[in-house]
Amino acid sequence: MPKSPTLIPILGDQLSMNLSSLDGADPERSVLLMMEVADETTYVRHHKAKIAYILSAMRHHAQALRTAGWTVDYVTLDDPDNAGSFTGEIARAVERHAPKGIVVTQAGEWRVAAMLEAWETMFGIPVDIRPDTRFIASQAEFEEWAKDRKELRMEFFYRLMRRKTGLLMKGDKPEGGKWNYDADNRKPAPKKDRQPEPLRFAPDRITREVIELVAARFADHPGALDDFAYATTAAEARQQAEAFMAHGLPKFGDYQDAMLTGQHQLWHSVLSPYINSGLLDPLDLCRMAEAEYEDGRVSLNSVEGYIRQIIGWREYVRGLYWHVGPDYAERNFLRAHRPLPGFYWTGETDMHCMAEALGQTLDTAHAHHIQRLMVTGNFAVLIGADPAEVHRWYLEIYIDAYEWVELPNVVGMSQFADGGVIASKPYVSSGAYINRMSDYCGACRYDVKQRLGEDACPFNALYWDFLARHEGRFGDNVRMAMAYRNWNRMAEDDQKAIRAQAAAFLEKLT
Ligand code: FAD
Ligand code: DLZ
Ligand code: SF4
Repeated sequence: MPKSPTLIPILGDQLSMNLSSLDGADPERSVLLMMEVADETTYVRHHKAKIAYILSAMRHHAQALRTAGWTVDYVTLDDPDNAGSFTGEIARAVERHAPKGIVVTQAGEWRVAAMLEAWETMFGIPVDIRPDTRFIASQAEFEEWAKDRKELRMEFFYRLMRRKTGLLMKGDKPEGGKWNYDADNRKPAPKKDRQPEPLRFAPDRITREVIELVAARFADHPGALDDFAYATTAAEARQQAEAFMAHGLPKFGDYQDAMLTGQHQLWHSVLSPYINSGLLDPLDLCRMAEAEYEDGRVSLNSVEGYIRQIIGWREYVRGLYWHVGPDYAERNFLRAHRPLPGFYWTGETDMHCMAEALGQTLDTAHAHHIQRLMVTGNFAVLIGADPAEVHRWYLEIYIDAYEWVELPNVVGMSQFADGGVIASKPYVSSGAYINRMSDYCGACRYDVKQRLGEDACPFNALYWDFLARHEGRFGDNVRMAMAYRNWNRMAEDDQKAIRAQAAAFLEKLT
């Protein structure tokens, strides 16, 4: 080990070779510290596969760093002296290495950022906290954009990112003349097109050891481990990215909002776990997608749609997370206080759409966007579930969930608990939307066409009841005018019956 080195902690979502904390570092005079700690594995009850993925990817990354010539001090979860927290492990590392200073890339969330900020005073050595340059927009750029704006809509931030990166730009104009091709991307679930075969990565020795450790130590956490087939190295993640560009991207745009029974991946990339933990670089992926368009293999609506998700939505929610402050997690604009039903943790429900989205989530720790937004998220907001509880569920259950990305998506986009900072109206729908975009309703015990009676699809009465409950809040929202017109056109007796149907369903749920 080097004498009086610089200590460089690498956190579990910082598994990138191009990390800002490594910029200019001398491998002869640096010790990289990686820490598996109980606090991080239990601050929420993470899905077992999420913990297995992160620990395995960390162990593989430590190997890659060593091969690249770095000295890595790696603390495993079952080390008997493990202090159980980042700060506790830094304290032990300061004793072991007597470093002259600490250099660290900014943490991804308020909770951990506060720890990093305390280290300089606590340990009496300089701590250089560097910006996370893996994001395309710096926080200063986001703040500059947000300053003096009445509304912080993603679409305008996205255009700034297009100009900044030059992706799909012809000089100062967007490729094809339009910034956004979303109108072409709303095709319902296809009857014939089969999804590309998902890549599966057989667990190697390191992953098998981690799976054993997680099964033994986190038996009470939700989710299954039996079918773990995620990539755990940058090379494997790259393989998955290449497969997506060749087979998923061509139909990504068309079927972005589609859902099909038993088909988990459809034409999505399932690359979010790797991007968010650092194994893949977001801008590299956008350049790969752009090349598919430039070489004439993939249409503009698909490539623009994919790039928008990354340099638009992903960058926007990250900027917003730091912009709105730590108390965003407590927002509850709709005053919703119902506990989340137990079947979110078991998948046992007779609503087929929910059983599909939840079952897949519990099996794989992944679901695609429309399942998260228009099935599980829609149901939670319709029943008036407590947004803080919904936030905790999403944070624990998805393999790609870190607070900076999960919280704005859940509290803002999905639950409208921020009162409209992100979305201009709540993402709510009756069963009709789910029926249009999926094949779920055909296999359901409920009838999506009915509003009343034992067999009526629960989403229907819940949807109208939601509108009625919140008419004071949304009645004059122009984007909801049509829905309220339809509600107000109904006979009073019908309205009463629908609300009674919803009340009976909610009563049973409790
Ligand atoms: P694809 O459909 O292939 O999309 C491409 C990429 O775009 C994704 O890999 C992701 O990096 C990015 N992306 C797409 N939409 C978003 C978005 N809304 N916000 C940020 N990035 C986006 N994404 C997370 O990474 N972590 C989360 O914890 C998370 N929680 C969500 C909770 C809710 C309620 C909703 C509605 C969305 C959430 N998302 C989250 C966004 C999105 O659902 C996932 O990024 C996506 O499903 C990941 O699967 P994929 O890689 O196959 O995505
Ligand atoms: C999510 C997670 C888990 C489950 N375990 C660890 C861990 O043991 N060690 C680690 O460095 N990181 C872990 N992480 C990811 C961290 O929680 C993540 O780095 C922070 O959320 C960043 O703010
Ligand atoms: Fe879901 Fe209703 Fe369709 Fe059943 S009928 S799958 S509950 S939307």
